[in-house]
Amino acid sequence: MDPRYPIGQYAPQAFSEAQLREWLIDIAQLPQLLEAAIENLDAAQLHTPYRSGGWTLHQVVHHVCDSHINALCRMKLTLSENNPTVKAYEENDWVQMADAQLPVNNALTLLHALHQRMYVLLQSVTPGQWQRTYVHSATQQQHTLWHLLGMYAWHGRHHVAHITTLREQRGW
Ligand code: NI
Repeated sequence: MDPRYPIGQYAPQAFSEAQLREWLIDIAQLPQLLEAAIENLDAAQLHTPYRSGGWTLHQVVHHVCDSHINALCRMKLTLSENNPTVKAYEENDWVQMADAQLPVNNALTLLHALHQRMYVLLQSVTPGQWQRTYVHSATQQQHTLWHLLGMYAWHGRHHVAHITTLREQRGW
């Protein structure tokens, strides 16, 4: 198994009501799952890389926060503008910045509120709106809001699995 992808890479899915319910549950549950994943870890454990050469668990938590702040912006841009270009960001630089040195509880507190907003927003999306599109600034590829939802549902579980996989390996 590639340690970078403990649950595999994101696999886009066709629209269905069942898939929508599943992804919305992923969005709703991510803050609790992430919080449970780091429960009872001490500072030394939090500053352990999830894999050789990878981010520390502390950085993984702050990265999810950085990434999902961008996600909510991308969703709102896609819902309010015609095929907007959404901005890529330098994720490795962002996790080095001063705000990402704050305790992981800061990121988790933000994620609880952020995901509540995201969940309420996504629940309000009409069937036709899932086909609204955006363009990613780095790849110039066009994707739908449906693709974006699936991507971030996967992204949260992907990073939670980095933490839980390391804990299993170490017997933590
Ligand atoms: Ni990520």
